[in-house]
Amino acid sequence: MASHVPIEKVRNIGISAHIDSGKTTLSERILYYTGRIHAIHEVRGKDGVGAKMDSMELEREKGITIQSAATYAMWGDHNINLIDTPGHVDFTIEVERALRVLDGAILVLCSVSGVQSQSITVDRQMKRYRVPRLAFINKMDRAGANPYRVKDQLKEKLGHNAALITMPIGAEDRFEGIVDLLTMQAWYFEGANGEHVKKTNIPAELVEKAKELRHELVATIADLDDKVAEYFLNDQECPADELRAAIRRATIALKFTPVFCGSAYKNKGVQRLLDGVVEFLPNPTEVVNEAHDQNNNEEKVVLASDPTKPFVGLAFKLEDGRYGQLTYMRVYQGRAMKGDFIVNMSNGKKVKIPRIVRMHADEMHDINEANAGDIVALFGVECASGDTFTDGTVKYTMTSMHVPDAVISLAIAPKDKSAANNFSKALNRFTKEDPTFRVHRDEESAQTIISGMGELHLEIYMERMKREYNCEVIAGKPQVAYRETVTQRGEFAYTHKKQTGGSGQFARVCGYIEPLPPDAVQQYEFVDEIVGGAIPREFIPSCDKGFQEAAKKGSLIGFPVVGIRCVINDGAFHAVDSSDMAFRTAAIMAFREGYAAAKPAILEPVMKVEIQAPEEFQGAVVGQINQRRGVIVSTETRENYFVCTAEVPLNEMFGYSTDLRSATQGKGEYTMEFAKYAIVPKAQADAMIAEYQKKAASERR
Ligand SMILES: Nc1nc2c(ncn2[C@@H]2O[C@H](COP(=O)(O)OP(=O)(O)OP(=O)(O)O)[C@@H](O)[C@H]2O)c(=O)[nH]1
Ligand SMILES: [Mg+2]
Repeated sequence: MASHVPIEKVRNIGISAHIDSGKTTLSERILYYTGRIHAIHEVRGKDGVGAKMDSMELEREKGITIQSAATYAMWGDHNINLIDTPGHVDFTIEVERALRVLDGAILVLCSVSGVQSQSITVDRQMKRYRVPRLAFINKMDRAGANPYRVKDQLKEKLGHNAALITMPIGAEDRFEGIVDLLTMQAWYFEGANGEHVKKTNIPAELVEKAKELRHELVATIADLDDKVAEYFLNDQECPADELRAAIRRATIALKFTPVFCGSAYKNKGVQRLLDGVVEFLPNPTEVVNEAHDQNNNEEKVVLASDPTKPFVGLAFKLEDGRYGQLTYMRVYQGRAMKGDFIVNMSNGKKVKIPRIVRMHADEMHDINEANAGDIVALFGVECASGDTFTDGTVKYTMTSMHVPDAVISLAIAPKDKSAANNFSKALNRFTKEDPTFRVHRDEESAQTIISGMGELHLEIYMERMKREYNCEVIAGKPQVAYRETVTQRGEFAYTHKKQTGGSGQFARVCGYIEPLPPDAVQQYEFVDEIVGGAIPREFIPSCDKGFQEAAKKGSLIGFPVVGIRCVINDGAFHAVDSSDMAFRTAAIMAFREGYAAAKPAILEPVMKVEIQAPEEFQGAVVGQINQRRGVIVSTETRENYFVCTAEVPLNEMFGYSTDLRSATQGKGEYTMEFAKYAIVPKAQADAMIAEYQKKAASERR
């Protein structure tokens, strides 16, 4: 299937949104209406089957998506390649890499909760990769559903130019169907699973409202499109086809977000959304994709979605499958056939493609070729996530995705020594697949430390080690990923001198350390201001290396020092006794001297926390946030619920879910994500430093 579909009829789309907004439920309906599956299973279904796209056992148990899943389907004569992504921020890399390779997206919103904190995060990711999107206001059947408020939030909170394409007929438990504002027809969804669409006239009592909303839609588009503006200004009716074409242009140009509404769970409105995917989201040829030409100074080249041009593909996700490594690849240019050789641009290695498959959640279907615009998976192609492949005739690389830093870490060890082999196997695999999951060995304590995006992230991997690798682990207390930094300029002038028998060591390094501006992209900068050869050219890189080495471990609590500029402006050398080694050692010592003088401080990750609970618990919730050194950023109330956003240090968030539950009789919910690093207040910092010194002293003994 699908390989014969002309590229103009291909849509590569992702579904992304706040946790629990109904992405997987929506994907399940899409698969059903397109005929890919023949029965609907719910996410937390009592039938024990679970949604197709949540195929991992853990996902079905927890009712959340952990890994993104890919599938493909036909809607009419269009081929839709779909990736369902997780909503929980701990798995944000899954959203990141999906959006990196997709041409369009559906942003799902809850008709009651509206634009939530992760809607904002996901929207930012969509903007980062310039992905045109449709909004789907889901859960129209819920009490308190109000799509008009959500549409206004899209404008106010996300800055979208948005207008409704469909309006609801009724709401809450009387949500019956939708009105298509383009054709001014009512749609009802009949049959056991809403599979029969019945189109009729708009109910008389809704005609006025529908006209008003259509007017709003046309007015919005008239602002963006000259053709529609002409009709609008002349008070003429704009034909549906012209309006549709203008909406498409504006959506692809990222100037407009078409808004649909419905209820995935109640099987209403999904087919119209699918029509919208085809109507308004771009096909692969309508998106500009660039690569960098390594043969020509990294010059940008625009890739053409043309199967006759040299092959270029990006490996965006790896998975360990039953038959070895499964490499998900987006083909941007050219064509790759089974048996072809392709070249990995990161290491020049030539590899043969033994097998190409299309993914349908956890199933695979073999195909013989992958063309520009396709998203496929390859077997037996060893590589790292983010590697670019070509046919070898060109040397193009594509930029990879944004990988956020880890904020939390944990010491782990296998419970049973005999599982040590599986323990390291599992860790190897997980770090290869997930760039936000990191493992390192702490030399001093001889412990294995895993770090990641949050407690749930690490928990899931420990659980998977147990289930998939038969290796139970013992874990220490989760630890926050602190950083250290400097708050002012600190000078150094250090002479390293050592005489041991024959040749000695001599190096002198002078300069200063200072804070980088807060918006600096790099966390470390090295500046050489030496004039007149006080330190010979060949030893300058050793100074840089020494500083970087020293910055790995700050002297306050042993965490990496970030946000610094190290400047050297003077020094001295000795014709015989100076060496790379001597300058490196001198730089390490000089760094420590400068660091102490630069008023160092500890940085801690601060999270943006969004809490929702019934109004009567507001006092208790705010009290808990204050106790945790939190700062309330905003509070809103609607329909007897309040939503409060706060910034709270991550270290104070351990155990919060239990506390919130007990303060709200189990009715409160919260989500959190990394916001920024902030300086730890002096009292806490002093205590942390004292503890670190004590520990260091006892380790020395
Ligand atoms: N009332 C109502 N509930 C819905 C609707 N769509 C989904 N749900 C429910 O919302 C819950 C979450 O649905 P999911 O589809 O797992 O949401 P998700 O966005 O995939 O969640 P994550 O992948 O974990 O972020 C489930 O209990 C669904 O049954 C809807 O239209 N109406
Ligand atoms: Mg899901």
